[in-house]
Amino acid sequence: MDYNFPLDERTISRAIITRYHQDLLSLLECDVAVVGAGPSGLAAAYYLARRGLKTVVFERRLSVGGGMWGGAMMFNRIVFQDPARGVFEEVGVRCEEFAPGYYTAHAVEAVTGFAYAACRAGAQIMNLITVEDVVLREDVVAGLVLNWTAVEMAGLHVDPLAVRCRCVVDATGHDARVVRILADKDGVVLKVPGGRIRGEKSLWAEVGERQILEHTGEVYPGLYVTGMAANAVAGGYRMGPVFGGMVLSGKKVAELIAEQLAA
Ligand code: 48F
Repeated sequence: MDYNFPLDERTISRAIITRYHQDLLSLLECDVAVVGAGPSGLAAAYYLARRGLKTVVFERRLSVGGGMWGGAMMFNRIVFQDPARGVFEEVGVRCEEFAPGYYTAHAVEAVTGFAYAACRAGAQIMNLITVEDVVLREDVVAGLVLNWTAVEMAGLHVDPLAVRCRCVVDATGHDARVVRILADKDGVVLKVPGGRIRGEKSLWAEVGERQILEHTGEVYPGLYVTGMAANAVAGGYRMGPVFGGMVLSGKKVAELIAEQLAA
């Protein structure tokens, strides 16, 4: 094999810098910005992009996948139940039946399957970026305030940048980070009973999984919750290491947003 290609380091650098900035510039205005690339965020991004909505996912870590990589207690197999099997199969993740209605997948295959499907559907995944605030316009969430995660970790005093979008999805898991940031602002009342973040309850898989779908939706004009963030905001039970509700919640939030944006 002739591997004698005249490589120029400057072209390599120019390619990386140019392509990244072209993408970043194109994301200054999106239909939907998803915060967090765990199972619910990746599933949401896949279904949103499949519907032709311009979708970006901001993920603070280097790796996407959130809590999926480690399965439970570092046994990297994930479990999901029958109603979610179709979603896993749709993105190409192999499902193995363990007991009637219970399926398992390799955690690495699940993460990569959902991430690949979201990218191929047209979603942009921007890792290493932390969402540190929201943009509010007349009591509607209309964008996000971003900074490099490295800036946050180093505690550097560097101002962030802002992007605009038609709506935001909080898929940040147990922390419900975006809703928390919003709820801290003066006068904000969330569209959940009591108008404020209720915090998640203890572990009850069956009820938690059911609630996650009930609680998926809009919690403030322009701001939706999916995945564990939905139960953390509405006071639902946590479900432990079962992932069916996460991906179904991502699918549901995409459907709700598509309806809303089409209206
Ligand atoms: O935690 P995570 O996997 O959320 P999820 O989609 O799934 C929950 C399950 O993993 C598990 C469970 C299953 O039964 O309960 O916990 O609800 O993914 C959340 C992602 O959001 C990122 C974080 O790094 C993770 O990858 N994230 C959190 N805060 C920010 C953020 C932020 N401020 N900006 C950007 N990304």
